[in-house]
Amino acid sequence: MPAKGYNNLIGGKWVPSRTGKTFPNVNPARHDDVLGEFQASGAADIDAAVKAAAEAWKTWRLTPAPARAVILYRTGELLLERKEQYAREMTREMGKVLAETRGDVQEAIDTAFYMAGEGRRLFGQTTPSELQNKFAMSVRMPVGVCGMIAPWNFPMAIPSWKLFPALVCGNTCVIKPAEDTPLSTFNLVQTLIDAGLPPGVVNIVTGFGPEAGAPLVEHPLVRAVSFTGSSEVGRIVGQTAAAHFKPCSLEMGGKNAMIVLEDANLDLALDGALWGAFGTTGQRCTATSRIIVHKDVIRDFTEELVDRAEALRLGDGLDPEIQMGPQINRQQIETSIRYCEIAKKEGAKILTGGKPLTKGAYAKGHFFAPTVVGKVKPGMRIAQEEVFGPVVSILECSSFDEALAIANNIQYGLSTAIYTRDVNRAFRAVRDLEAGITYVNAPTIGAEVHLPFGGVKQTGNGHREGGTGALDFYTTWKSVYFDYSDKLQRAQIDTGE
Ligand code: UN1
Repeated sequence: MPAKGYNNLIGGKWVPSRTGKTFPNVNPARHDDVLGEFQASGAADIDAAVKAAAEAWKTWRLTPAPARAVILYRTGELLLERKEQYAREMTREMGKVLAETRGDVQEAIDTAFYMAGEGRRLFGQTTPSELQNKFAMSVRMPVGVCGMIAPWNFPMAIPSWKLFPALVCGNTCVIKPAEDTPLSTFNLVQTLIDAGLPPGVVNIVTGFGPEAGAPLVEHPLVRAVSFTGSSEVGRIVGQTAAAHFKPCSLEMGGKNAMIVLEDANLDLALDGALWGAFGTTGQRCTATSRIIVHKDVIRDFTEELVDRAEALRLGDGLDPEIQMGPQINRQQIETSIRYCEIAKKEGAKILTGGKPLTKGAYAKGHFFAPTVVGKVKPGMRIAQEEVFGPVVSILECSSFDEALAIANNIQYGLSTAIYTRDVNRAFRAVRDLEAGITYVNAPTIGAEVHLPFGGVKQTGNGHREGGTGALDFYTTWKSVYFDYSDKLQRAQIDTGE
């Protein structure tokens, strides 16, 4: 049976790409399972989608925010009903296990309800004027057409972080999902449409970065750009947006550290390390990839982590017995292989894993063994560069201060964790770890949608998704002055007496 064909969504119509080309969406756990053929779009498709979004903006920006929010609320309710179906389709297109894809859909549901609530807030400010008979306030205004480029590791949650705040704030959108996972974005947007979203308010154009992503960032009618993905691509997106003076939110790499001090509950730290490093097959920007362990406990910790990593059951995430799915594609497998080679050459030791699994049922997918690397020194590339796979490094420290120094000796700054029972050291870690997120006695993954999400240093460019941070990106402040004195009053010159 030929795979189902999916078109772009432009101005409320499902239309094929003008390039005439398509690409397949393949299950990374089973290559004979093709979920569909999607459009390999180009600049002309982007242009049509952006123009449709600009047209739709004329009325959407005037739709009252509480009415926009009703659509989000209904979207949340429909997603709840469809959660199981969407989770199963997501496991097939992305590979992570069902419990996690249910969580991914849940994250979109949470974002829908949270942002629906914003429809009746979107607070501005009032403040006294320095002059008599004058009123001053600031209000949030929509930005206009927003261009969004989403990654494959959270194929529904991350598009929802971008779309839902943008929509409640009164923007219209063109989204390019990751080429590995377009179906989950289709499911999300179909739900918005079923909830009553008018045509053209959200448009989907599928395709690859250079052909479809680049023209979206460059398009003169796109007023703001939101990107989640690699630092390498983010640099190009940021530079392009800067050349057009466009606000641009970049959420990129991480090399997230977990500190395990000698007084930690070791069993809890091990649970956290296993989940943080191998949950989502290590393919989260928040994944635990450096574990900095105090010398007094490093032996026990490492032995136990290796045992637990070896006991993980790998396979097709649709099977409820499976604990870890495949990597997303061949290229990511090659990255994992390359970094294990680099680690060995640098003098580190692969304690378990370090290679792809290619035999039997694994032959049909992109599987890589859960990998623990020991004898890692802070300056090694394996300790500095993002792998984005199931590969975790263990580094030794002899004091709390040294642990902090190792954790901060990195170009990234997304998530961090510390395991200790000492409240003083926990608070110091919260203050001193250079990261957008710090967990105490919990792993580096698992951010909740109503708190700001993002990082410092080269993880991002200062913007935040989630929480009120998202509203700051998808609105622009307008300051409004009402003078009811019936005379010219000059600010800074007339005293207002
Ligand atoms: C990501 O990996 O890009 O905090 C997002 C977490 C998830 C989101 C991860 N809620 O791990």
